[in-house]
Amino acid sequence: MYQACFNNKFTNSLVYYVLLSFLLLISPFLFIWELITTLPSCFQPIENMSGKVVLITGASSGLGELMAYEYAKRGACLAIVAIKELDSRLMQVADKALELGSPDVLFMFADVSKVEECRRFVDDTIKRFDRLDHLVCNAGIGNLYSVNIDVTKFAPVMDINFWGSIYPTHFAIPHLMRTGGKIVVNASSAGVLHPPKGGFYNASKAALIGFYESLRFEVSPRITITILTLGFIETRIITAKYLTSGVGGHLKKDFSSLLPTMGAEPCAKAIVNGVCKGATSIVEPRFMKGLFLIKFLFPQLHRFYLSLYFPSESRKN
Ligand SMILES: NC(=O)c1ccc[n+]([C@@H]2O[C@H](COP(=O)([O-])OP(=O)(O)OC[C@H]3O[C@@H](n4cnc5c(N)ncnc54)[C@H](OP(=O)(O)O)[C@@H]3O)[C@@H](O)[C@H]2O)c1
Ligand SMILES: *[C@@H]1O[C@H](CO)[C@@H](O)[C@H](O)[C@H]1NC(C)=O
Ligand SMILES: *[C@@H]1O[C@H](CO)[C@@H](O)[C@H](O)[C@H]1NC(C)=O
Ligand SMILES: CC(=O)N[C@H]1CO[C@H](CO)[C@@H](O)[C@@H]1O
Repeated sequence: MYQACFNNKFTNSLVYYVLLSFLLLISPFLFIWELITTLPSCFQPIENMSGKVVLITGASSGLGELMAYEYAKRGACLAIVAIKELDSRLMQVADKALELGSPDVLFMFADVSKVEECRRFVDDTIKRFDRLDHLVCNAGIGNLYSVNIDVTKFAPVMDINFWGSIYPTHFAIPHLMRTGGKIVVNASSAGVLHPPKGGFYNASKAALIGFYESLRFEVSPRITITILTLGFIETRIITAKYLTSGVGGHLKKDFSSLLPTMGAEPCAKAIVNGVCKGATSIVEPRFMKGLFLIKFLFPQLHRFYLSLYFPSESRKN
């Protein structure tokens, strides 16, 4: 009987429209609820990071570097990881973190897409500090190409962005369970909004969100997971490699001229602040939340404005 009902195309979509009308009807109340629940978080106690241990992957540049400084200012011991090519940069980050107030900084070179190297840097962190409080899975790469170029070239995007977060998380969980620690994951608003040409990058970020939203239930309440879905952030410290790979350049032209961007330093500060308050998700710049809502409630509208930003001739490669 019910099955017959849902086999009928009309009644089937009717349920959807009934739900949608219901949502629209209660949305003023949801709005007030959002306001009321946001207020107390201003007064939420903030974790004292003094003497705690934070492991950050991809800390040699960009937001990872700035987050390291934020944690250093709060007196946390740091274990920072980057891939070898940028090694002198990582040492400079370590020195600056010590200057800013971190009691001890361990820097390590590893490729997060290799499982054994992830095991090693988590173990080395424990050997040095004997504890782990926050794991920040920040390392990631971006590629702005469509699927018709060379599909095999993009395995590293998945290896670094997805597996490069999963491996350290796997090895860190027993230690985080001991301290009641936190995991911070660098997803992206791309993982929610899926604009064209970002297929591989955005899919790797979407996979991260899917995995960690589910892991959340397995490890709670001992471990808090914070998922970052960031929009466009102006990272002033852009490395040579990042520039030559063309990602930074493309972004400027394609998107960030259309959407307001946020400064990298206030962003890093907002992230560490949110994590220390136990936030489960952080959206910066905050207006991106509005776009997420539109995407979920009115997917057609979302596709429409994306197709205006990316006319079909611009999608060729
Ligand atoms: N989690 C994800 O990755 C994900 C995936 C898909 C969609 N979304 C969308 O994300 C939006 C928010 O998700 P939610 O329901 O979990 O509720 P939420 O109310 O945004 O956030 C939960 C916690 O995160 C904190 N937080 C959020 N942004 C922060 C920031 N910039 N700095 C510091 N703390 C911050 C909030 O406290 P404060 O506001 O004061 O700080 C709150 O304690 C929704 O629109 C959802 O559709 C998220
Ligand atoms: C943070 O903890 C340290 C010791 O772990 C303590 O000396 C310090 O006073 C604490 N700071 C605050 C603001 O509670
Ligand atoms: C996250 O990864 C992107 C690349 O995928 C990188 O540009 C950014 O600095 C990383 N960190 C944060 C906190 O977004
Ligand atoms: C909204 C957003 O961040 N989309 C991203 C999708 O992926 C590409 C990389 O391939 C990014 O440049 C886009 O910014």
